[in-house]
Amino acid sequence: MEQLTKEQFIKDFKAQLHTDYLVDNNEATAEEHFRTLGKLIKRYVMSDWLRRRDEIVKEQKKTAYYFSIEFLPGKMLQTNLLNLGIYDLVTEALADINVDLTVLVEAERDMALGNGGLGRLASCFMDSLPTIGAPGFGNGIRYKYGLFKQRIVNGYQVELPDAWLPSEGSVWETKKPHSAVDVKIYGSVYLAPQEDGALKPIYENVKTLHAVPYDVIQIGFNNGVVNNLRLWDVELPEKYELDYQTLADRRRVEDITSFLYPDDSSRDGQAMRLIQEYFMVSAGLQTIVASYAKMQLPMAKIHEKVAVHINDTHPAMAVPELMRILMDDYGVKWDDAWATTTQVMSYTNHTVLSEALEKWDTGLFKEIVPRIHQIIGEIDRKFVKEWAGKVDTGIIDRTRIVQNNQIHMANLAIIGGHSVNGVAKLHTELLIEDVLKEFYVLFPEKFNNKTNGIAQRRWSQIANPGMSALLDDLIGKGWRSNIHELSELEELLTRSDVQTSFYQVKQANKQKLADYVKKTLDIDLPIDAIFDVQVKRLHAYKRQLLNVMHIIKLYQDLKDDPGLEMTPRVFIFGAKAAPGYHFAKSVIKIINELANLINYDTSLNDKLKVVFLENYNVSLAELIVPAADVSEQISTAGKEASGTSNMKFMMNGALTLATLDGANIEIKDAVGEDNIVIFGMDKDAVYAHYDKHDYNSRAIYDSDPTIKRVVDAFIDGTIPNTHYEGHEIWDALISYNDEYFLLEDFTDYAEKQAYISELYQDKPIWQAKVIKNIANSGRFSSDDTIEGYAKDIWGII
Ligand code: GL7
Repeated sequence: MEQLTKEQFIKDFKAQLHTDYLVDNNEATAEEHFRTLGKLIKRYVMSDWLRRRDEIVKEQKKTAYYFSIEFLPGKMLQTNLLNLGIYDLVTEALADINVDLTVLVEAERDMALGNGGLGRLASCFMDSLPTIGAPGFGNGIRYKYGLFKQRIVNGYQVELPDAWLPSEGSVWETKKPHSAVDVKIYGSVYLAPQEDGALKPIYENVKTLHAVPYDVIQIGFNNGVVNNLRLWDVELPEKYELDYQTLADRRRVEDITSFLYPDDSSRDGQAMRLIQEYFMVSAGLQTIVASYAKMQLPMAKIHEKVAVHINDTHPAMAVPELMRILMDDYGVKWDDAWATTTQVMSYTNHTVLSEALEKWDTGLFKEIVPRIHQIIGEIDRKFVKEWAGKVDTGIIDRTRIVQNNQIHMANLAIIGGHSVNGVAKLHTELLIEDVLKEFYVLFPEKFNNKTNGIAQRRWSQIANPGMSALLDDLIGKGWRSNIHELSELEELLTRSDVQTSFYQVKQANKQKLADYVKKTLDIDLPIDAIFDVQVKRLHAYKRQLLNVMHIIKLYQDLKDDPGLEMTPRVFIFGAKAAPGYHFAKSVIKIINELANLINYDTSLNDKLKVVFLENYNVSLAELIVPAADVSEQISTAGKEASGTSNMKFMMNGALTLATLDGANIEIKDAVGEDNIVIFGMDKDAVYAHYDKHDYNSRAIYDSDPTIKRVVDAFIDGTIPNTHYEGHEIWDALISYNDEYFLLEDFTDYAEKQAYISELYQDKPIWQAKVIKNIANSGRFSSDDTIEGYAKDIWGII
């Protein structure tokens, strides 16, 4: 953008307010101020955005498209101001006209088009791609409702719709009706032989959806590069309006882009989900291929200009859909289409949990996407034929796409692409050795690792201005553009004035969080206590329950001996449970009732507090992460693919209490064993139990009185109002043999927690570890991660 002055900005801002709202600055609402600023930002970057588009077309740059069913950007105002290099200027200019930027920030709604780490990672990548100057664009769905809004009522999770999208649309998006395309679903298709011997698909009784793109600006950090995230919305095609005569018909179409993850416990819900996946994939690919076609290059070489990334299995239909477009719309022969498609496609696996690897009923495919169903059948047939006789038939049976009338989406993504990556070293190892080992036999060259990263600007400069100012003082401002300069802190670990400064910043951040807790929950948090935080989706493998068990133990210890010397602790939870995940919801209820029990028990003398913050989301994370002393990353080893909050906490100077799982291992490698607290079984120990079938939680329970007492607290009335949930948990731990090994890991966990309490008392030692963590956090920048994708997988830089 052009050089901007404060005066010019103020003039622009007032003029825009007049144009849009016919209002003077001092009368406008925060919402009006926010939208006005958003529009100005878009205006300022418009020329960069257009130039970017023209440059890609003119120079025929190879471009990557990141297909993801989830994006979780949170708020964009601060990121956009920062990346544009006008954060300070705008803050000051607004202050001059009595407008407080923080109020505008509050007015923005979180864009929560995702669940957790997977969607957040996609958004970190959207920030990093333009920042490293790479031509990389997102492709997803413009859901009207984001992930549900969580309220806690009587300790229970209640889910409310998250209507994040204002009726005027998001200020960051631009609707592009001229780029709309039609997507066909349902009906039937048969192949009619043509004179030249080719087969032409003839469709009958299809339903046509009109896919309209909204492009959301993605501004690179201080480099004038603007990419975009393309989100697709559905509209009724006027041409086919007779197909949708009743209001119910129309609503059903509109619903396609209503919700992220429609309830898929019914066949109708599953159909909706499948339509979403196809809708996003087909619309995206049609426009990508059309813009490639304009280059007048051979269709069979599209992989030289286009890379499509399949983020998790949801967009895996990109493989047959590209085949369809190339063959049916552009007349490319199967073998050529297949050769280029497999070079275009690449896939990231984000989990080892088998329930998360999508499988679809073939009947549903045949009904909703009949042509895709045909193509998948053919890909599968050719795959089996190609490998027959070369490898064990068992391997073919287990790696093929269609098995027992189910379509295995991961298999499709792996067979149909040239790259499969895991998201942390251990995770990639597990894919190779276990989860996808038979694919590794077939395609060893496809496998690679790309450890996750975080958009460090959001998680340091924006979320933690106090720490950022301190870093500027200590090592200069260079770290703001080159995060690796944080390593200069290594020289300062033991300087006591530096330690004190970091301590003060942390205490100020804790105070800010404490103020929020006071305001929202009316609980007083002592900021000299250790703030011990576990924020993430609620899932049994993440073991929030292990944390709870430890809190119960501390509670019991204090009740036994009210005079007990103990470093005060504040345990902070934030977690949404999937609406249909019963057990997870019971854990939420337990946490809330335990919190009620503990927080109002004056005999505990403020040594223990427990808070559950409702509606955990990106914005709340920006408040919580900088305030943490301890970061709980306690999943059963081998289960958490990577984790990314672990990286955010580290960058903000929390000590990680962790199992050797996911990226925790790489954090340990970065800071050294002394600067992280590791406990529990490693992956080999966990796998040994799987192999030997020798785990017996009841035996541990029977033989260890401390554990028995803790576990019994779930059913002996210790925690009020949890009769049902307590029994459910007790059963999971004892009757059903504790699937995630909480009992086995408990003793070590509790010991390491005690060690942390002790350590925290020794400020110089604690602070040196804090600074060591910050100093080594630069390696988890998503700029670096995405550079790896861009170079090794997509070949775009
Ligand atoms: C996840 C993994 O569980 C998480 O460990 C990883 O950090 C993240 C991004 O790679 O992907 N997989 C998944 O399905 N969700 C995740 O957060 C929701």
